[in-house]
Amino acid sequence: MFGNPGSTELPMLADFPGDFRYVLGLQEAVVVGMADGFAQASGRTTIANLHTAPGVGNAMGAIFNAQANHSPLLITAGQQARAQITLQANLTNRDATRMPHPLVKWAYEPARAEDVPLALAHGAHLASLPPKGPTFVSLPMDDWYAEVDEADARHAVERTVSGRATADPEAVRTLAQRLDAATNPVFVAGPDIDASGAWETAIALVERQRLPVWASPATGGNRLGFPEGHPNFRGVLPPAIGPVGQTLEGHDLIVVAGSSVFPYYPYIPGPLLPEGAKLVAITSDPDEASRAPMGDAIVADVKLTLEALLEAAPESSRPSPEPNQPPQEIPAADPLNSSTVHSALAEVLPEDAIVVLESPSSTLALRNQLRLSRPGSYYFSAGGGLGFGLAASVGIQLAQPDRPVVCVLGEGSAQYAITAFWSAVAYKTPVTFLVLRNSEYAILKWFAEVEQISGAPGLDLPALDVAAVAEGYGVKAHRAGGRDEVRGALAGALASSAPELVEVPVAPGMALF
Ligand SMILES: Cc1ncc(C[n+]2csc(CCOP(=O)(O)OP(=O)(O)O)c2C)c(N)n1
Repeated sequence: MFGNPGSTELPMLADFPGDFRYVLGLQEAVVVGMADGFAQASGRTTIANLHTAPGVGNAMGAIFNAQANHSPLLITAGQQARAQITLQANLTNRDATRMPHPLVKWAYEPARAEDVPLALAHGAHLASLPPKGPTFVSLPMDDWYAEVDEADARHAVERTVSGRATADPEAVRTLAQRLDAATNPVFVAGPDIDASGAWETAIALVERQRLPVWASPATGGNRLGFPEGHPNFRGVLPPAIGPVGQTLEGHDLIVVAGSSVFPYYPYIPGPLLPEGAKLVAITSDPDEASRAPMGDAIVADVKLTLEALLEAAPESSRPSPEPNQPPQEIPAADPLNSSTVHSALAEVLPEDAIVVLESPSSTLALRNQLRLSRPGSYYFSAGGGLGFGLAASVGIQLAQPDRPVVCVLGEGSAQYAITAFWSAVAYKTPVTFLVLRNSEYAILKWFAEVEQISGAPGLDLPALDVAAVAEGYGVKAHRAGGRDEVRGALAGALASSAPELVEVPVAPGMALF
């Protein structure tokens, strides 16, 4: 349970059970961000316990991210005592279940205190069923003193509910035939490949069918769907309508697995698909399947469906795609640019490392330089709300204590979850924080150019000293300038058993390679 307590939550926390661990976050956006990271990296439904109305309010951006990430969270919040809700005593969340809408799958306040165990079980099961996502239960603070029927409560909490659905066998057979009959098919790998455990199956399928692979657009990619160092890997699809269509030009069948079609942004119109191309998406989310603007869809567990497809698809006699090129070398400059920093990181990054990324202007450069190729090695906010990265990295490290975690942040992004530095120190999570300091909101300046906007205020961040702030929370911080210095500082932080931060001044602007 990740939480930030208030008086309305104290009765719930009394006699805290020994088989739960409570992880304190200093602000509710950080609580939900840490829980989101933990839930994704552990695969376990996780509780985020928030303070009544203002706490839920603080967490809304992070709840938005968690639903976009398909993160199984049971969010609970305290509520005024039942006797004082109607008169709206202080701290009453007067419309508790409406407040987190439409970001949760289900929001509920039990009708009776006796119903709390069943309501919590309902929320936990529903959060873990596809599409996974947050649910919300509001808990009046006096409910914790009520008597429940023990046998009823045990029935409510001892159930298991499983929800991995297999695909219609006919739909899979048809797709296997279409795939094999296509002249130039392509595979688009989305984040739910990793989340569903289909990593090896996806590799086997594209090798069997000799498919080139694109990653679904980075905007919605909270995880990787395919090893980026694999010879069949082509790159990351651009996020906008026109450019996606252009990039997939020449393909007659596009198979998308584990992604919405597509997480577009910004709006650059154009044909949705290249001339003559057909698309089939595999997703466990009925809403993703239904709202896609083109193509067919199969709604089922991504791993089970890819396994069935692998079995049904023959070994193809198509030539294998041209092997992918290694990352471009970026000449060192003073100050460094983000690509150079990422290439230095690539040299010291252990094979089993996990990268958590929130450095908007260098997302593509990092993906290209690092070519991460292990499952569960990359986390990003599919929702795009800043504050995920720093908080989630702490939750991810708690879920994966044996893997090194590197959290790459823009100095602007770090501010949205800055208090997570405290939790990193308090819970001894040895995250390596790499902060790129370009003294601006670089991505927004790039957007301004794309959108032909001039004269927008508020895009510069002079004198924002993240290293000094992190030190205030107890994180050991280093400032590094040249490429070798950056590499050395990162290697040192990676070897440390405490959280450490490396801040690097970088040139302004976007880094694409
Ligand atoms: C909660 C939230 N508020 C505002 C934004 C808009 N936004 C997107 S990127 C960005 C700038 C991030 O700056 P920084 O981390 O320094 O990265 P850079 O663009 O310089 O790479 C902002 C403010 C957002 N995505 N989420």
